[in-house]
Amino acid sequence: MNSNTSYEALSVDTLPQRLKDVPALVQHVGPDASGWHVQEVGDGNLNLVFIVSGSVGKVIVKQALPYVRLVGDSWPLPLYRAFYEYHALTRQAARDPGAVPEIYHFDEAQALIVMAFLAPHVILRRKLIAGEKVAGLADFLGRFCARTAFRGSELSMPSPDKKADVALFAGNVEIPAITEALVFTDPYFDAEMNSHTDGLGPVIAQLRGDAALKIKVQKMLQRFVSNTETMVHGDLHSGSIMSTESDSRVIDPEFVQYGPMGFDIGMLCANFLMAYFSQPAHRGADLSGYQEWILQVIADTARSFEAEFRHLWATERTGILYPASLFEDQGHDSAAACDAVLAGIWHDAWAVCGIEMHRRCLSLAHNADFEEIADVALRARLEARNLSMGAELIHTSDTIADAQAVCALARNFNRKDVL
Ligand code: SR1
Ligand code: MG
Repeated sequence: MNSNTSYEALSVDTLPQRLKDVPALVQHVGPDASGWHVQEVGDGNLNLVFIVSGSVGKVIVKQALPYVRLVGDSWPLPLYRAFYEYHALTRQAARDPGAVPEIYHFDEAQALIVMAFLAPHVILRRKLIAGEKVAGLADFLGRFCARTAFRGSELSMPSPDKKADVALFAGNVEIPAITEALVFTDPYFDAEMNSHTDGLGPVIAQLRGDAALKIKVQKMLQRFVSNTETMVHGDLHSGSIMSTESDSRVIDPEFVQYGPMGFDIGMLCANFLMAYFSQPAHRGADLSGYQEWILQVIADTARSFEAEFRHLWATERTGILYPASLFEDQGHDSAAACDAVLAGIWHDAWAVCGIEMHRRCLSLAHNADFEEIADVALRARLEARNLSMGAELIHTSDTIADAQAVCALARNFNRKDVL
């Protein structure tokens, strides 16, 4: 395909003809496009995703649509998000090698990325709903969050490079605007695209009537839009992770932006907590064993994050922040400084965690963990626990001791019937 031709959405029928001369497809799928098999598998909210198979192998072709797929063409969305996703993937690959799928080809005009087909990986959310464990998950995710947070910040990067990157990604305006609205704002008023499970009215009224809570959420939004600490994935939920029983990768960073270092790990923990609270609807006899495994993943992810962050602090602190010239070179241990930076990260993370727990039940784009619960009364009861714990996290984010305390809180709310 000539990348200078104007954008046109691919289809199962047109893809082979249009991509037949792209070297990456010839190499990874096979030279004879007439023998390619194309399947559209996109089940996300925004894009087209194709699996293309041939005599040599398979690739993923992901193409942005000029509108929000979930809503339709009444909500236009710029194609340039593929450009930012591509640049996010290249940076994540450099900062945590092997953590994201290999990119074979990028076509800016067609807003498409050709990347490695991951097999037999499936979306982690599906595994959590099915009650399947993933070995090494917490170590991988904690490391990924720590490496991308640290190596994308001025703790590590030369300041001019980091500032150039902030400027580059600042062009991604409409995508963060989705997060600013759907995550931070819409849950707390009667926004047009909101929806919620019948029966949650009293819990929602309590959240929206809590001015102190809304101040804390807005304070976090203020940090989200104005704090350019590091390049964040921006949408790190269990639908943005693909796993086998022992291997995981992170996908889909089109919500990339520069933001607070605690944003990704906070959103991630929220999605584990929602998986945890939804389990009674998905599991039979083995309920507590699997729920406890999810909490262990949260605690271990936090442990892995801290361990890797401290390691990078000791070995890769080459940026302008907390330089050795002010600490080690003068005989001062910088461990207390590292502790303080980590404490700030966790304060943000737990606030983001609570907010994400709210938005997935109240604004547009709910998650399957709860949405697939057919029994509406049960769904409301489980979502109410989740919403209440979210509020507690937002209120107490600055004083939560550690991830173990969050897990203890989750056990308490899991026993509480708020409705
Ligand atoms: C309109 S987009 C809604 C959600 O889908 C994406 O995957 C993000 O999670 C976003 O918030
Ligand atoms: Mg996505």
